[in-house]
Amino acid sequence: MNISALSTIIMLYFVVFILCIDTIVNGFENGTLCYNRFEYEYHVLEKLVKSEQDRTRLSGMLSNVYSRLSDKSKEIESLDSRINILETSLGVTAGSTYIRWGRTTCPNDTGSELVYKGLAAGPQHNHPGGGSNYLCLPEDPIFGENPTGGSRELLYGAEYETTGTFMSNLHNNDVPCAVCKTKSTNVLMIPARNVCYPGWKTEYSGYLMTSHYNHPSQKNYACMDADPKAISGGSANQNGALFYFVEGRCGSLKCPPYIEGHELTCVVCSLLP
Ligand SMILES: [Ca+2]
Repeated sequence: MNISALSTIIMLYFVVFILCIDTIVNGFENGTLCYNRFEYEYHVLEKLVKSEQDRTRLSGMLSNVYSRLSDKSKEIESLDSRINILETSLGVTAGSTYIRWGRTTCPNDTGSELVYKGLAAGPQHNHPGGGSNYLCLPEDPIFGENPTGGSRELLYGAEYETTGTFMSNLHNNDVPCAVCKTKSTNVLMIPARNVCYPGWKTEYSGYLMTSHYNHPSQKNYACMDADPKAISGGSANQNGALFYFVEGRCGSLKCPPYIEGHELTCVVCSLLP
């Protein structure tokens, strides 16, 4: 073999090597040595086809997931809307009310809201008939018909009858009141305590008051605020409906714990949520 023929053979091997070098490298990497470029390209095309099939399959799965997410999102929006309606409804209708006697405001530390403020009233203290409870009259009454003739109850404004007591400065002054709304559904007035029991929240505390024991007009027991106020311009002695302190008498009323002649306290409590 001459030098020219040998050079030609070496060149041919070199060209074949160059043509297959990437195939050989790739073959080492994936463990499938190829024998020529066409087989290598076939494998590449086969992988491309498989990748395209995988992409199409994943795209379909993603589309399905997006569709289900969209449906769930709509369901969540619907549930949120229903929850908002229920919460609004509960916020407006749930809870209860009580009257804070002696004040025109509701406690500012209990979450209670003022429904309206007004003036205390009731039957005249010497009238044996009529209603038996104090009323908290609003300041903006709305009247209906005004029939004349016949018989009826007579309603009077109420005043403190507290001469000779530690509230003598309020004696004969007219009594304000406030109707308060609390979010709690349970409100309780406890006589003879000015502190609520555990689990209950104090709305306000004060002193138990009602009509005089010897007056014909009987009233309910009301819890007068511990720091009562007077209605401006209402200090005249009108003696309509009257508020007196209440004190205990020992006997069937056990002393102790009760004390003869001691003014009884009171507290209005709401149940904690
Ligand atoms: Ca009086």
